Amino acid sequence: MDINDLSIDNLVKLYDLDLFELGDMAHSIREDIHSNKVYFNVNRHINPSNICADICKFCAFSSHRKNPNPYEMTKEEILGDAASAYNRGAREFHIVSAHNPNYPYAWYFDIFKTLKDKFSDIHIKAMTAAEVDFLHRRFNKSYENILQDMQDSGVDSMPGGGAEIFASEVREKICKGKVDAQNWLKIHSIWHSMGKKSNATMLFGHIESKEHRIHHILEIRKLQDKSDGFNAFIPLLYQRQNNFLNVKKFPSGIEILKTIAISRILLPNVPNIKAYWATLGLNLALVSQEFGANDIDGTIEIENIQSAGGANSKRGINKDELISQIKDAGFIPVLRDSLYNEIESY
Ligand code: V47
Repeated sequence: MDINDLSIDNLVKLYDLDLFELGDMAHSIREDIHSNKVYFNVNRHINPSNICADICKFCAFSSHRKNPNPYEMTKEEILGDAASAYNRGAREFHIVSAHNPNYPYAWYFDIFKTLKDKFSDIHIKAMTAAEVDFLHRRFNKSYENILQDMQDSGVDSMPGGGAEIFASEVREKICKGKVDAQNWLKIHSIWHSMGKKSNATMLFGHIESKEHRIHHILEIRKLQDKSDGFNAFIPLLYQRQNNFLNVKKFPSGIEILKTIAISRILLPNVPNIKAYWATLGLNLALVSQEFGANDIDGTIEIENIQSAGGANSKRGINKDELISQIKDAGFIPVLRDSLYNEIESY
């Protein structure tokens, strides 16, 4: 088949190829760019609150009937967690929150600024495009204004969350009312035009079709052609517990690996494909490194979103354990910073 024919009808046929044929194609692209390195970082996830004004059916993290434990961290708690993670070596804080209607606008920027003042060499990856859109709706501020406030208060890059699946017929069913595809892409495009980097995710393995996935990947590719600001693409495998999405059929391991490989093949302009171990499990995330992925995310320390949905990631993973697992899988573990500069290989 001709992978230069970018029609969805054509590209969806990639799923019909033999897994190993697809894997070979993806692996050779990955080897050309990254040889046999697997990137990871030492990071700390901080989720200040799970109280959410939006209702995404796939989400088990927000405080709703299936998870009735609403919380709001105080600034002191956030600083305390950040300080202990920093002292253990974390150099990235990945801060995302539910869309909490109780926080004043300045709350977010005060936290970022305080963290940046206290830990000058920390990289703050914060605020999904869905959160930016929430602030826009809640406080009637323009995207430009909010993104500028993020930059001014010390946010270095944006995480890829909130993208889910771009097709409106799927969004309608899984996350009605949240940022739409056009605005998700617009927010990242403005951020990129400010000279900043971000990631892009795709939540797959629920009610979406293979065509929806291809469409989603192509939308990322189109924006990347224009803005060149995406560092990594992250296919997030849907976790099925404690939520309101009624999913009957889940993808097999083969289909998951094909989705990773297809992401690598169809995104020649995005440098990194992250097999996020929290959703895939460490073993499949390691196998994914032979199917196009070159990154596994980091130590995380505390993981609230995917573990609420059933993933075995609540306590993160120890750095030495991650290094030895990557080595055992036959790759070179490379500690990176948040912008993919290499710090140390093992
Ligand atoms: O957007 C919510 C997803 C995302 C479930 O940029 C679920 O480096 C699976 O975006 N099953 C937030 N996924 C997490 C995220 C992320 C994670 C790691 C690294 C980066 C990065 C970004 O979590 C949400 C949503 O798509 N999510 N519920 C669930 N049941």
